[in-house]
Amino acid sequence: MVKGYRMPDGFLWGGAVAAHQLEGAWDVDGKGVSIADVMLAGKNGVPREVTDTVLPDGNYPNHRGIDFYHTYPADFKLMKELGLKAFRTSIAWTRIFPNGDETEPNEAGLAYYDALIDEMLANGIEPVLTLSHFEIPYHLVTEYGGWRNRQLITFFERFARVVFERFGDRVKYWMTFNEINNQTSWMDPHPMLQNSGLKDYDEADAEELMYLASHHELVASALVTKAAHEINPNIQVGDMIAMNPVYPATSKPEDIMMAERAMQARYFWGDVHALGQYPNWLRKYWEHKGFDIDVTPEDEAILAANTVDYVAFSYYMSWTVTDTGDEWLAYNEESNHGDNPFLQKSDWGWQIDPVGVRWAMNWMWDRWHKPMFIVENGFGAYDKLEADGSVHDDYRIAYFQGHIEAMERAVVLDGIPLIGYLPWSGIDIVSASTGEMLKRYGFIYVDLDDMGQGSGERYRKDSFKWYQQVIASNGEDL
Ligand code: BGP
Repeated sequence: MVKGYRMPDGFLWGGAVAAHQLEGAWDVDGKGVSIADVMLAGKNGVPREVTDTVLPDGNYPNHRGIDFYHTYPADFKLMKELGLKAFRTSIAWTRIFPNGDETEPNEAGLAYYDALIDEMLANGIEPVLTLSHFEIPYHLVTEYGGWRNRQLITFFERFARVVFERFGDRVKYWMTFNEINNQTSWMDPHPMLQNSGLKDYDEADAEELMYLASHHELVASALVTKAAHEINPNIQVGDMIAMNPVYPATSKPEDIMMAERAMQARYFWGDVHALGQYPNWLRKYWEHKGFDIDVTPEDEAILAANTVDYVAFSYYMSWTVTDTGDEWLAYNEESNHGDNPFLQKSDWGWQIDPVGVRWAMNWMWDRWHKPMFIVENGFGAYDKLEADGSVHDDYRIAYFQGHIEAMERAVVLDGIPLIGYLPWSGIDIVSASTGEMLKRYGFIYVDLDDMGQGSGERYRKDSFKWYQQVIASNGEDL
């Protein structure tokens, strides 16, 4: 056991998931087709592919998830036993507005989340909700071209208003777009599709489109923040950033400059959300590239007047970069990343860096001065279910010990306000990047494989007991 620091009273220890990765029931109760329903599952490290058609039910993992749509009462009982104080999930937009552009919501979808929220509360678990977690109605992709189209702002705001009005009395913490910044690798269609619904574009236009779609999302995020505060002043709205510290590969000044630009380039979404304006370097860069991003004076006023209440972030790994010699310091995740010789990697090549949590929290606090909320952190691994129903995941415990320790230092030694810690994913679910079920993150094991074979039974892993004690000691016994 590791000795940690006690967190402040009321600290929200929890878990986090996303609708399309666990609910299943992809076409019931009037739900429409979302982006997640047209993405082919990658198997065993094969990247996910995008298709043009809804995939047949078969073994497609997202269509089934872990059947949480039906099993949530029993699952929340287990989470109560685990001691969770909060639980983050997302609302599938397509359950509320199946095509995204309707004017009237689907009552069956609203009723489902009503029941889900009440069940959490009945178990003493505070719901935390994301509005758009890597999915939008597929209709908005095919008919409107995704977030490149300004009309999506109206549709998104309508969706947000409906759910704030319906659930805002019971849900305090909300986030607009999951990992809004995870589209910097614009050469790969996968993150751009997940985040912004962009497909069918010329590779030459990809970077400009990414900035354009992001701008529309940023304006939508600000308008939604405004709407939330009007509807219920108790609601707190956060942005949600994928935080990957980017370090210079060496102490060579050019590498340090490149790492600085990489941080600026990956986190300007956070600048706009928290500071209400675009950074100068980015305006210059757009000008240099000839990008026409359509930032109107009205947009600027909306962004400036409606900054977020807190900064939510995910943290899994850090990266290192080397200078490319480009005088504009153009940053591309694919071209200038390297290995960090001081860090180990997961089976999926993610560099394990607990200290980076404290570094990142300090970096964000100094820049944005907003309370923070860790809404994802965890270790994807192959787990083995033993004949007696146990799962010995000491590697996961070790990962959490290091990361929680670093987080506690940031809170206790550095004085950074932190609302809570919601590890990914509480219970095993389908992986977002690969579509695998076998890339597991939970404290609760779910007996299903990549082909959807298995009993679906839930089992407590060793990390379940361990996290129980972390929560019970409010972070002291790690
Ligand atoms: C984040 C996403 C999650 C998620 C997690 C783990 O990027 O917000 O949806 O799944 O990463 O990633 P993966 O499932 O790809 O291992």
